[in-house]
Amino acid sequence: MGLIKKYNIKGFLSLVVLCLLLGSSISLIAQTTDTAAATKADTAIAAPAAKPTSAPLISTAVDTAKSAAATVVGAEADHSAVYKSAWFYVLLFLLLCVFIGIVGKILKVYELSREMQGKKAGFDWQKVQGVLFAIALVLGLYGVYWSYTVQGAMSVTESASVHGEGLDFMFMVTTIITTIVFVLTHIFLFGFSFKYRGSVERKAYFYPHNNAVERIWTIVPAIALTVLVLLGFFTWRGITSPSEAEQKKAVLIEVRGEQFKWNIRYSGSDNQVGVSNYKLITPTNGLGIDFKDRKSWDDKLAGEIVIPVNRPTRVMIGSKDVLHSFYIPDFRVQMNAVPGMPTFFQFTPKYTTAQMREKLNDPKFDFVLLCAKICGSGHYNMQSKVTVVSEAEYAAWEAKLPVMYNDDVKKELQMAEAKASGLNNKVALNTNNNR
Ligand SMILES: [Cu+2]
Repeated sequence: MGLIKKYNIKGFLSLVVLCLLLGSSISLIAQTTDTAAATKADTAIAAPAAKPTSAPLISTAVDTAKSAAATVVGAEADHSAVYKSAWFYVLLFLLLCVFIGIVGKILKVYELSREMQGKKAGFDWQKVQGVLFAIALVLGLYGVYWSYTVQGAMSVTESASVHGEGLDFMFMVTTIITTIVFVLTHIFLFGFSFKYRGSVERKAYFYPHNNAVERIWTIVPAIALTVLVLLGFFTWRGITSPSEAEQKKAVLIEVRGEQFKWNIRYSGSDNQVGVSNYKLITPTNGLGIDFKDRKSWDDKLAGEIVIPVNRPTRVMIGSKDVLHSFYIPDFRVQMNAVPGMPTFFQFTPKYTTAQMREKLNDPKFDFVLLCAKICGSGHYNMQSKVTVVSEAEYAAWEAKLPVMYNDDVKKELQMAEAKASGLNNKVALNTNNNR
């Protein structure tokens, strides 16, 4: 009995039982989820005609094909649902805790038995922890190297716009500075923890303060941050504040976000978009364009963005409902689309889509406009193709776009005006009669 108490064997046994229980419950959950996934897959196959009732947002052809393929695979053996359940990970975590607890208990039993036999303690825990610090340092630094070379290579392609070079330069400078600081501080942090690990033969040296060190680690980061902030300020100002002359040179287009698509309006021959007002929005005039404004008479609605190469494009960005964000990663362009407040971004594409395809050796490559603000359930699908072409190709394409102020719109406006004037006349008559 004394032995059981001393080595806490009861506690150990209860841990083992708990572990077994957890293990069996995990496999039980895995099985149930499997069956659920299989049933779902079966139903999906049985009723392939079950399509979403709402109208498709943007080209759903690709999506449907994908999900059909997934269902066929799922019918055979789809275990993926199990790994998506939060319970799976909670139980996995608990299991890990129990495992660590068991290992700890075993080690404790080992140590106590050595102590009983009058031998020296089996483990030098200070040393073990020191060595773990060293291992963590080596593994961590390898992780940094791996993520920079493997993932870094995947994340950034060359900027396809002129101003993007400045942003990329800033990004590189910041990455280099922060990487140096990160690596050095971690070498010191983990290296010192290893080298000066606790030992009975050594006494810690009390070193509470040093003004010189304080000065160094205040002044050096202050200078580095000042350089980074000023560099950012001037680069951003250079990008967002083009001169009047440069603004006039640019092709002006308006892009207005809406849940969940982008509306694109070209400014026509006057290179000015007409005013619009949300109060004028009707089923036929979705952007609320004020056609009394002459500037809107030559405006054209387009289904995609086509822009000329080596000439600035000025985008007037707006939103019809909630916050969206105009984002073309290849051009390093991003600007919020705010309801009721137009924002602008001017950029110059360096390569045409065809040149970019050749450069990347990818015949299917396209520049794509995305939304970078989580704006609702269809946010992920809020994208629009952007094609960069030569100046001549652009002119030919733009000339073919239909003008928004067409006969139908004119007729609708005339009718609305006639109705309004009729009402006015009636009001005038009534007031005259009442006199
Ligand atoms: Cu959006």
